[in-house]
Amino acid sequence: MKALTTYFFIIACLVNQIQAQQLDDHIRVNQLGFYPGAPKIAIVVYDSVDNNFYVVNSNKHDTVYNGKLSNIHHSNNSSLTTRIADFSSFNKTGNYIVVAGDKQSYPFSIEENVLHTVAVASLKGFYYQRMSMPLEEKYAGKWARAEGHPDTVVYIHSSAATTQRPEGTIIKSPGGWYDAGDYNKYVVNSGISVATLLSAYEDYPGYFKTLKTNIPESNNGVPDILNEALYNIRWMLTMQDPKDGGVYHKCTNAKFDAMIMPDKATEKRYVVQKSTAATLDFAAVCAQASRIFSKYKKQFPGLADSCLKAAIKAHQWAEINPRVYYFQFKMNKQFQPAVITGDYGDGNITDEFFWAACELYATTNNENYWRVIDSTNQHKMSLPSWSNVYTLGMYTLLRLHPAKHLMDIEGMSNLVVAFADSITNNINTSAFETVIGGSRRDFNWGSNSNAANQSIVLLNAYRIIKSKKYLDAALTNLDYILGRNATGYCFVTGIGTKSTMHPHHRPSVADGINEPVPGLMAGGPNPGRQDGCKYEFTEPETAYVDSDCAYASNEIAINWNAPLVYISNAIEALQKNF
Ligand code: 9MR
Ligand code: 9MR
Repeated sequence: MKALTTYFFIIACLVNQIQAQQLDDHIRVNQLGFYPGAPKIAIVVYDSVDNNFYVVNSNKHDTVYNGKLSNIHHSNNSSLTTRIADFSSFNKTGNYIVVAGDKQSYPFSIEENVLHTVAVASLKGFYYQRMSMPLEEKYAGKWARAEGHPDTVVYIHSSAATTQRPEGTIIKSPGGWYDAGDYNKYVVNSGISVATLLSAYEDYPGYFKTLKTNIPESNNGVPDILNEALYNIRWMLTMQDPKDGGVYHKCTNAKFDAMIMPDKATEKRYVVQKSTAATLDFAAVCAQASRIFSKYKKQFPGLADSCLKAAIKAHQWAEINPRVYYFQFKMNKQFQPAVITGDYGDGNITDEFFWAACELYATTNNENYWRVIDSTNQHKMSLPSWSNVYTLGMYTLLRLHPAKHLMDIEGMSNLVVAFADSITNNINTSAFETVIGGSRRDFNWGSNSNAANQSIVLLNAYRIIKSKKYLDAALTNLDYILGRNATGYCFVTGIGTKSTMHPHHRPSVADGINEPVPGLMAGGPNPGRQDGCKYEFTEPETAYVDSDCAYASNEIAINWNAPLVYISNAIEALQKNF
């Protein structure tokens, strides 16, 4: 009898569990939560026969709010239909779920500083990407690991050979972050990643002086976001050829490593051909770093000066070599060994010229750089990405607000605001009421970074016109990243109830720990599915699979985490009135 009771008990538990899984997935919500004064929306993605929804206290199970579901919306980006549960007017702090029919959402909270968790975690994510040093338990917790890739023996690849540094010359190129789920480091992608962190600091310096992420440098009197950025900048500085100022495109293996831990990955390392894009991105970052670290001369004597010298020299190289593209396919026809790691090749580098000139101008006030700005000004606005850095230059000029060029600055402000207005309108046409999803083109490789970069545009618009509508719009994409989306996943590891568990990230795959390395954002839905893995859903906004096979939708990358750092921290800063 006892055995039978246990049997039924187990069955009952199983049924409960299965139901719980089914129940939980049909109502999509930011799995972290909401600020009391912010808009609050959950999305019902099944045909509820009931027109009502309830917000229920997750501990006491008492209903604290009830409302009516919207009419059915048909998504433009998949065959899904949705109904909106808007409980924005409910603002009592606490922990809740949303219930509609027999379905319920994952829990979330309403509280002040609700984004603090993701703000800290996303920045700490960069620490976990550090190479050439062991991650100690006191900082890394259970993800502590041995040092990988000292990069003290790096070979000049045949494509990079010069008289002073012939093929096979050994140089040192230690430090920096792993680019993504792979173990290589790429100057182009480091460029936008570091710049986004440095810009977050420049836009909210007071806030970042208070933000600690428990990294080895945390008590050195320098904001942790700058300490973290500097870890990669010091590596970038090693990528410049001291002779001519040109910058190697990447420091890499010839082939991608197996899915093994960093310290086990000991393939030969190379620096490859210099490129104009890498050199200009380097110049931009070094110029920006120079003006920031000039305020930290006591902690880092000489750093600001070295950065500026490096930036100027790089820029000079680019002016003499304006069209040295990195096209790996072509390079491999000419040089051995063939290099088949990430390409980051870019055939249009007018935007890189613009950005580098903006940063150099902002740091030096030298009008010669303004002439370059003038000649490369596109007078249009576009979403930043690793291959399109034009807008990064605009952000810097808007922050600088040079009195000599107010007409141009006004033009740029107008462009940012017009772009922000147009993407804000997406909310009305999106079945998830988010800014992302206004176009199917939003869903490409690294689509979640599009969401984050759109929010950065909106936050810049907010800096120009203090209208809350831009803040609210920026929050819609955070809600998206944290769970209010067509996949039902919170895309940031370690956050929320149903989050990415199996990113294409070598340490997370190989470390034998169940939970992935925390604070890393998956690339997100990508109908291109270039990885050839098995996907259950393939439409633009659903083409995501939480499998470590799926590098086209489930890898993590520094250029995707950086805008997440920017938006979560900027919004926290604004809530705290910084
Ligand atoms: O692991 C690599 C990942 O970082 C890259 O984004 C991706 C695309 O370049 O390639 C991954 O490596 C795969 C390679 O391209 C093909 N063979 C399997 C590799 C690991 O899954
Ligand atoms: O983010 C990059 C994406 O825009 C490209 O389409 C893709 C293929 O070239 O490569 C992505 O970058 C990967 C890089 O090449 C290697 N490291 C992992 C990066 C993220 O997947």
